[in-house]
Amino acid sequence: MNTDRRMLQRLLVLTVCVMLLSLVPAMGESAAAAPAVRKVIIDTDTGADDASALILAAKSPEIEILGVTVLVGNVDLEQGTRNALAALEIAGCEAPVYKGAGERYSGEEIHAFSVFGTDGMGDRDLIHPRGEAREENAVDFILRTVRENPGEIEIIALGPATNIALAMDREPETMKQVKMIWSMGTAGLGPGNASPVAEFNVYADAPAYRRMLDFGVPVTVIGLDVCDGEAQWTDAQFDTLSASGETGHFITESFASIREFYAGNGSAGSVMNCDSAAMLCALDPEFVSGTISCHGSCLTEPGEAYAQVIFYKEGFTYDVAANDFDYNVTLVNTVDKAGYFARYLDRVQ
Ligand SMILES: [Ca+2]
Repeated sequence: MNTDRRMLQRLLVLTVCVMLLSLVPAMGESAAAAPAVRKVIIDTDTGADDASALILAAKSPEIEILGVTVLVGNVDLEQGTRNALAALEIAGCEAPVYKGAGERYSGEEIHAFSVFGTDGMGDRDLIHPRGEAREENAVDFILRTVRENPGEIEIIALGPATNIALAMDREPETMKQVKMIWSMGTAGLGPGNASPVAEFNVYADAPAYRRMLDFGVPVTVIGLDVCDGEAQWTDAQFDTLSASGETGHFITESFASIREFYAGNGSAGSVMNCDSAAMLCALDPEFVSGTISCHGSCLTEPGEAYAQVIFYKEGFTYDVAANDFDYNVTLVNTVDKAGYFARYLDRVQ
């Protein structure tokens, strides 16, 4: 009888061991199947559209935000830094924030220009960050992070290219180890917003943008033409966003001045949010439905075409035009415009 019981106990122990062992490869497989979290730095001149993009990034599991680097652009450096801190805090993200360029690549003074209100965030008294920027300079942080993670860092750039160009000048060999730069910049294949042919981020520091394009690291460009028309956020969509919770309400309030600006321009009812569209391009491959491999050439000579970026499309040319460039840019030219807001809300709420 005792022998039978011992046999039964042994059989039971053996069965449990086999079951546990069978779980080990299954766990290993699921760990291997999970895609690695991408390491990103977000470079921003934080106004309302940047803030909405930071919140989108903070709510997205595909990426780890190693740091947020700020520069002058839509607002001055101090205000942009406070806006970035506040946006990250409301999203519950503890990514460190670093202050970078407060003047142009050339060293010239630059005046912040905002259609987004004095504070860049709708002038609704929204910005009360608890945290502060780190001591380390943004350019030093970018270089150190790329050095520590060679070939792994993606930079998502939502403002002028000044911080990036400065880093490229200071340590070109380090910056060659950047995996990808995602740039919200240029008019794409459509009209500009700073001039008929130039987009604001490029116009604010065209030599820096040119340095970035010509440097030799892969750049994916998201221009104005992918966030216009059907991609614009409507009043009804802002109402939905505002009702979705504290974060959605914060984003909606921060857009108050930009919506007034559009209304004053005779285009009430919907606004562009290019920074979040660019962020979504970086995060969600299904949002992007078409890209063009091309050469991007940034014009820096003073004049009417200042800060225009000309794209020489692959396969395009009459024999009269030179087209033997390196293809330094992947230009996003079609996205799911109709689904943009729904994809944004799905991640943020
Ligand atoms: Ca921006």
